[in-house]
Amino acid sequence: MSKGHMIMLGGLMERHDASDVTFKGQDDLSKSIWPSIKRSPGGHRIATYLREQGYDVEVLDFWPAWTRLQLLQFFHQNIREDTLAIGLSSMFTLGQMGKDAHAKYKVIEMIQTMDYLKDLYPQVKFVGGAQNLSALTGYNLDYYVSGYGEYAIVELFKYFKGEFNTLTIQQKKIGGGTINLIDCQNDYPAFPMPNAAVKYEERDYIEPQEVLTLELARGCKFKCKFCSYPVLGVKGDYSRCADSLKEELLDNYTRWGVTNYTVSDETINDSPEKLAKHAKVIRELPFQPHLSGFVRADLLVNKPETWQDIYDMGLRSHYYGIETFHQPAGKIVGKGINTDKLKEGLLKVQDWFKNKEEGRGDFHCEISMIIGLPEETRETFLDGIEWLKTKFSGYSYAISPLYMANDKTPMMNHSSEFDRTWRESGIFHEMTNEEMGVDESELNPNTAQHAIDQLVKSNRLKWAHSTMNIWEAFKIFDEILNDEDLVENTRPGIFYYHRYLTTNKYTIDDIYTKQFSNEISDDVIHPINYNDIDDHTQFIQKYIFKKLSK
Ligand code: B12
Ligand code: SF4
Repeated sequence: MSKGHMIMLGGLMERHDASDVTFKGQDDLSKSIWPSIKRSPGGHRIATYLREQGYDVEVLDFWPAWTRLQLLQFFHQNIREDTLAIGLSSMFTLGQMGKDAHAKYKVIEMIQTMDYLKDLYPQVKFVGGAQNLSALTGYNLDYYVSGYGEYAIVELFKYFKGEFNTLTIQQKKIGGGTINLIDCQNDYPAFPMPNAAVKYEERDYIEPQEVLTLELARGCKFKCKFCSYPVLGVKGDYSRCADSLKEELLDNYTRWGVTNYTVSDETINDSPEKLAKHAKVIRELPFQPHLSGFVRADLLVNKPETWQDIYDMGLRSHYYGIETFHQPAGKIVGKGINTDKLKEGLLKVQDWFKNKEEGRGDFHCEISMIIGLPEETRETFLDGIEWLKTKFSGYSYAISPLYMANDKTPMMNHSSEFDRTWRESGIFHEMTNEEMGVDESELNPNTAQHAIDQLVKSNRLKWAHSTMNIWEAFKIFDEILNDEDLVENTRPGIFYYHRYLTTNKYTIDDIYTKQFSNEISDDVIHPINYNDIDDHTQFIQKYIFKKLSK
């Protein structure tokens, strides 16, 4: 007998927009609805934790792709007398569903479906959870849980059941109304979380080719000034217990055949001891997992002794937040490694990981750069891009102008040090479009819209400092988006493997060995296109069918 029942809806795990550098021949997918084919990491994690506490929780993935009728059928079949709550797990805002009228209609339908379900089941509480409230405030829910939510949800459930609890509910004014907010970051911090395992169930219908999410640690020991992740500057060991990691990987392999993972850690290689601990248990597994995630390039370059552990863990797809190849700019934000050493080190890392003779060979990375850190000029930034194009090409690149939030629309639960302190920093000031001389005709007509949307419609602060302003940054970005040497020579972003693997179109070996191209050939990967979105939809429909016929 369970202590109570919950249905957890998961969805909106990614978005598609023009902010990444994409392959030149990639379809502009902005005219498709974008529900995401990725399982909900937060939804499954909360479900796992609640089950450990004695509750029965069923996760319903990809919920934006379900029609209202399908959802009603599912609820009709599964709501029970002891159902305490409907959970809603989200990562991005409703605006990320897509840009055209179709997507906007879908969003209205989702909000209305939620309202409809609330009317239909007034005895059940509707609870949303996300890192950032902005992913939830579009819906009319009973409770909003922000931040890592394991401890808070248990208190909330005790409250629902009239049991003794320590629940702290804040009344927060948002837009025109007031919401019931449970602020985990401050009131129920759930980090570290030594056993952050996720246990999937038969009723999740996991398939072997899926890319699941794995947590190896929570929190980051650094404090880069542009970073808005809420758990920064942590001291001590915030890492996952190795035994629970081994059990999770083994379980997912033996039960569902899964070997590929996204790691959600902010910096996987922050401690050599953590790497050694995880590598040790992963070496004992009867299979080789493949992991993708954030790796700090400066630490990697400075600690070659960690490379073997990293390779053995299967961490062969790295996202490097390089941000700049101009050392004075890097120093200001907290990434001040000597950039010549960094470049030389990256080349050594690449050679070491790709070395087949020594039994290795798998390697892919994504390089992230920020245009416009203080001290960066157009020339210094483009110098760095030139190095990538000539010496480190053929990977994936995420390049975007420095984002800073505008005071008028503050971040809903966390903001970066730059966001908080730019006024008194003496580094930044604000400019108007007129002062910056914003003129759309200076941009490439094929790509101009993104910059204009971001400058005119978004909540970005229009920052300026002594060496660049945001308009100059967008002009550089626009040039890069049209730079054939870069955009003709890329591969899938390391956090997007699910788009290519989940429908069995490609394998992880393809990801390591093939480049993007639109040629008809087995030797290439076709960048995601409208047909893939149809295939994703079919995958999800099969899942829905199984959920409804169980
Ligand atoms: C992986 C990741 C991505 C991937 C997502 C796809 C993928 N492959 O998984 C990629 C790389 C695509 C991505 C992109 C971006 N991301 Co991102 N990403 C993450 C990251 C690192 C991990 C997410 C994750 O899996 N976490 C693990 C799970 C277990 O945590 P969780 O989902 O938060 O769940 C917990 C709580 O939220 C809560 N919870 C969740 N659901 C529920 C439900 C209920 C009922 C309850 C009670 C609680 C609850 O409890 C859970 C367990 O503690 C997070 C940061 C982080 N470490 O969480 C940022 C994060 C989600 N990203 C963020 C941002 C801003 C972005 C970008 C917009 C950045 C940018 N400016 O470009 C882009 C989007 C670009 C694009 N085109 O898609 C922000 C989101 C803030 C927001 N809501 O707006 C985050 C939180 C980082 C931050 N700055 O704080 N991201
Ligand atoms: S940018 Fe990365 S390394 Fe820097 S504080 Fe944020 S999570 Fe940590």
